[in-house]
Amino acid sequence: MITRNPCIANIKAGYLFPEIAKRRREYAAAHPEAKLISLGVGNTTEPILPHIDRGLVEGARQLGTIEGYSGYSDEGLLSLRERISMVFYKGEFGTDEIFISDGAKCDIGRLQLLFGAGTSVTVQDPSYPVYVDGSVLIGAAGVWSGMGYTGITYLPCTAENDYFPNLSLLPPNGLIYFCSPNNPTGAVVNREQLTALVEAAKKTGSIIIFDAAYSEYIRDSKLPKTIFEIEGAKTCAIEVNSFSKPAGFTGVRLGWSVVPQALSYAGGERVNADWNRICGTIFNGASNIAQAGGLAALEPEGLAEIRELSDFYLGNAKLIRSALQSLHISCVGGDNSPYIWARFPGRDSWEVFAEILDKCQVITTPGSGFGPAGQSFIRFSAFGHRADVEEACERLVQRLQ
Ligand code: PL4
Repeated sequence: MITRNPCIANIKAGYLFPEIAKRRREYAAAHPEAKLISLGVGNTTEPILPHIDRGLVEGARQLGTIEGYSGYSDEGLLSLRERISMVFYKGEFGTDEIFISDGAKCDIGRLQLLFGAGTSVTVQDPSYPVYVDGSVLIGAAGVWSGMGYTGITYLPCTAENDYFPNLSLLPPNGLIYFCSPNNPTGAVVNREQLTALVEAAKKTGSIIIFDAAYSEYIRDSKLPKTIFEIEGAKTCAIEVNSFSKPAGFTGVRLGWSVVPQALSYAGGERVNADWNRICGTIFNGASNIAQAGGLAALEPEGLAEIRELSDFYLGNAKLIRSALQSLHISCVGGDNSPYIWARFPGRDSWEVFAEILDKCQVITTPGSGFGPAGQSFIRFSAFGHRADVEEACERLVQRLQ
């Protein structure tokens, strides 16, 4: 009988978000009268705005015409790659350096194939679970020790270090996942910190996978929106990004990765050529309809809608943050990111999750699900209808006192 991939046996049961969904279902079944409100998973809730929506509709309509029909679009529309380069990178990247994807998460998983099982992986702790779980699945990380996986370097990001890790702890020749604006802490790296990260990656012979999925939530113009604002990053970084959170495409599925031609492995081979080969082999391109929507999103009217939508969720974040502050709960994030990271000293995250669910019927995300340093924290997501967020805040303020 064929045997199971041993890497799968290594992974902890239950990916974080389905686990939360399971607990939500169990609570709802036991309390059918409860009106649950989710400030848990970071899933967009608001309708796609009209200009971008028209792009999607028109993309679908074109498929029904002889002139407009298109089939496989493996490498992504040239026009979309050009526009991404212009809008986000001042035209600094060629179309052969921008790869259209079906979302950042999908590329985060596939990118692991570039480096393989023996890779030394470093993550910010806490971090989006896909970096760690994906590393376990590819065999780059070992077994769960109760406090993390063997083979992964966890760099704590806490209030004590202003949520920026100690870069002197980076192992040599590794893969570094870095996310800014950060999920879950909401912290945004500043220019000096990002320069230090790029320098450290070059010094240690490492490659950074920079996850900029929330870059359109940055409002402070001094903060870098892409790692490629930093000198030298083209020789040590890949960036993943997405239309999910700026344009409400969580269900539409569209993203991109930038893999510079200047990026190479220790042996001098070009990473870009390998990524092209991997994508050509195991990915058949993003939906043509999604790409038509993406093009519309990057027109001036679409960019104004991206601003409007992200402003809306940032408005929610402000409400959540002030509700927590009125309870004297210490929290960060929410000003340049859609997540608020709240501290409950000495408490177990899942226990606080259960208490908030029980007292307020509000779903959150337990910080420990993002890594050992997330223990005693709760992540509040600002993705929700305004009326629901207002009601959730009211319940938190009244029932958590
Ligand atoms: C739940 C740092 C959310 N089922 O939509 P994508 O694939 O372009 O982007 C996913 C993504 C990429 N990078 C970061 C992210 O935070 C996310 C989405 N994270 C969350 O609540 O943390 C949604 C999670 C979804 C999932 O597993 O990704």
